[in-house]
Amino acid sequence: MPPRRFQFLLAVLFLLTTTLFLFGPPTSADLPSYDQVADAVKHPKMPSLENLPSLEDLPSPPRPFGPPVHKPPVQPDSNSTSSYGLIQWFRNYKWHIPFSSAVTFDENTAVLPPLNERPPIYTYYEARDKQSKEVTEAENRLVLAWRRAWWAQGFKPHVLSRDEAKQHPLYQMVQRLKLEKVDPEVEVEIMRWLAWGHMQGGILANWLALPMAEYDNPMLGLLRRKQYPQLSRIDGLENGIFFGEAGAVDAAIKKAIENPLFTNVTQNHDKIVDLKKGAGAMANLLGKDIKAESKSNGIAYYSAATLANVYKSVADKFTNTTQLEGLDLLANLINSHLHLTFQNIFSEGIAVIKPLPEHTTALMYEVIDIARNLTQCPTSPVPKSCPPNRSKCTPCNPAKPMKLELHIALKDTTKQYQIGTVPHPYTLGLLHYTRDTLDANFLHSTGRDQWLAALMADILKEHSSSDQVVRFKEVVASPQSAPTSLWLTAERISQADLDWIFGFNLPQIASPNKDPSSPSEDSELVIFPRPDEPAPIEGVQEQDAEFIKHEEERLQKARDAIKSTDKHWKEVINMVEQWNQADAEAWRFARAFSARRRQERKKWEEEEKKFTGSEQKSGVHTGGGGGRWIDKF
Ligand SMILES: *[C@@H]1O[C@H](CO)[C@@H](O)[C@H](O)[C@H]1NC(C)=O
Ligand SMILES: *[C@@H]1O[C@H](CO)[C@@H](O)[C@H](O)[C@H]1NC(C)=O
Ligand SMILES: *[C@@H]1O[C@H](CO)[C@@H](O)[C@H](O)[C@H]1NC(C)=O
Ligand SMILES: *[C@@H]1O[C@H](CO)[C@@H](O)[C@H](O)[C@H]1NC(C)=O
Ligand SMILES: CC(=O)N[C@H]1CO[C@H](CO)[C@@H](O)[C@@H]1O
Repeated sequence: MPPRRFQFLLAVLFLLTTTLFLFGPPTSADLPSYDQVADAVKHPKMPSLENLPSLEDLPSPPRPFGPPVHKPPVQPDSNSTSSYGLIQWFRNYKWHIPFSSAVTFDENTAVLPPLNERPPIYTYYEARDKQSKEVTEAENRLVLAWRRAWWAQGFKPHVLSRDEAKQHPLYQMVQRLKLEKVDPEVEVEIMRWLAWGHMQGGILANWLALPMAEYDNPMLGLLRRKQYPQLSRIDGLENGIFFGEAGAVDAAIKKAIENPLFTNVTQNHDKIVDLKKGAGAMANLLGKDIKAESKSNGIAYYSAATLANVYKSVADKFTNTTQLEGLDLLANLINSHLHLTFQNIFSEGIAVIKPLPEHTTALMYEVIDIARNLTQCPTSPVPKSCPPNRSKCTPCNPAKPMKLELHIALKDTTKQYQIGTVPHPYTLGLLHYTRDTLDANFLHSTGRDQWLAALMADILKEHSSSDQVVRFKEVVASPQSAPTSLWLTAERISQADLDWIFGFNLPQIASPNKDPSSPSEDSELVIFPRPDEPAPIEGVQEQDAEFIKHEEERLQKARDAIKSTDKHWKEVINMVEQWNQADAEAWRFARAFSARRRQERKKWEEEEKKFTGSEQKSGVHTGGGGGRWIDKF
């Protein structure tokens, strides 16, 4: 054994050799110069271009003396596959940052805001005895429309049935009353409450009660807050909506069942039948124990009474021979009112945002298609009608449809719905510079982040691209502005889920001429002409067909390059992303936001698929803009 001080020396020597062996000697190249550090502090994550051509050497060298960094743990449901590879995101309150990589330490993971919690809303559905399969399916489609409309407003709609009611401790007791022999409607109303009680309260809605209002309508806002201190209903909506907490709901059920009327149901037969009037059996049994909220106009309820009073031509179809047709007309009527509400909310119409308009026509097909269908008058059996809760609406007039225009930049408005396409910087590069590929030399000669600069030319002119990208993220994802715009990525060919984003189906058929017409001879529906393409932007030279054909080809080339797993293409794409960091970040953010929105919905559809009103049970197989069932007649 060497003496003690040699042991120490040996240990130091050993450490030194291992370090050198593992990481090599420090060279001056590894040590950043003062300028580099100063630059990095001023422009985080903006590598200088000189380093770019040799990008392949870049992959992170071991950094024994760098700050230790823990990668954040992978969150559940934070990725989704696409033909462009894995799309990843990370939910964090710190999403108002220019560059996600500051939080995720990974270029490809976008930081998104945490998901808003969706308060559950319940409805109760029970098919009547001996009901035909077709009628059940038609009712399922109405329930699906109910689910979609509430989903679009930020709720999590669940459909309950007698199976949930059976789980309630008081179910047996209600069964013994044999109320179905006295009045089936009264019995179903109590079952509804039992099912609701089993779910621990919350919001209970009829499946013909749908939200028809702007996103920040006070009533919808109150329901979203998930705090219901008092058991309540809404004045004028009969039994369309109740809300309350678990304890209050259970106490109410108990009190209602203990009503003296039920001690002898044969003796009190007529009084029990009378209970279903007005706000329904439970509300009548409870009287003042349920608070009636007044002045709430956010919800439309298509009760039998409303149908008979306001939409008589539809109500008349609800006979036992034409019930199926009645249900389909009602589905179209409701869809048309949801769509009309959207058109009324955005009184200044729709703007399709087309930055750098000389070269981006081929990017706009999909958004213009959506915008035209959104501005078309909705297919309806009662075309001039208003939703039941908005009797003073402005009905859609095909001679003066909702305004549709092209803008070259984003506007700061909530009166106009804005739709845009976010291109990958490589896609934009090919189109904007009319080139078939991009290389480092050419890239040197171009400006950075052109797309964002053009997009923000009105509201954040002369700001840094970091400011602009933060603003863009807010427009896409903040709860206030997300409901007023839609952002698609240029590289995706088809857009799914539009009907869940808007809460209604876009019209899929249009009148062949300038006048309203009917889709078939015996149909009672009225369809309207499709609005024209928006007028070209003033002062922007229109391109001829040949030029646009080249644009389409370049778009295809860009899609292929971005999709490619080839090393060369990956380097080129990476280089373009490094040069246009803000544009690339905007693209990744918009892409991750819509991938997450879709994933959230698909996951939930998967959970609900066995229940009434799922797409599967309604004979609807896609979640696309074209749930083609609605324009059926
Ligand atoms: C993607 O998400 C799934 C499910 O949450 C997870 O199991 C998987 O590890 C994730 N993949 C990556 C690369 O993060
Ligand atoms: C209920 O009332 C009917 C008629 O008034 C009477 O015949 C019957 O005996 C009563 N039943 C009970 C259980 O009190
Ligand atoms: C409609 O239903 C009622 C009651 O169920 C029945 O009495 C009537 O005969 C039915 N009419 C037709 C045309 O089936
Ligand atoms: C818009 O309507 C047309 C028919 O008028 C249809 O072909 C197209 O698929 C619709 N697009 C969307 C996104 O709904
Ligand atoms: C303006 C308007 O028509 N409001 C109606 C909304 O719906 C409730 C319930 O049906 C009616 O009571 C309001 O009059």
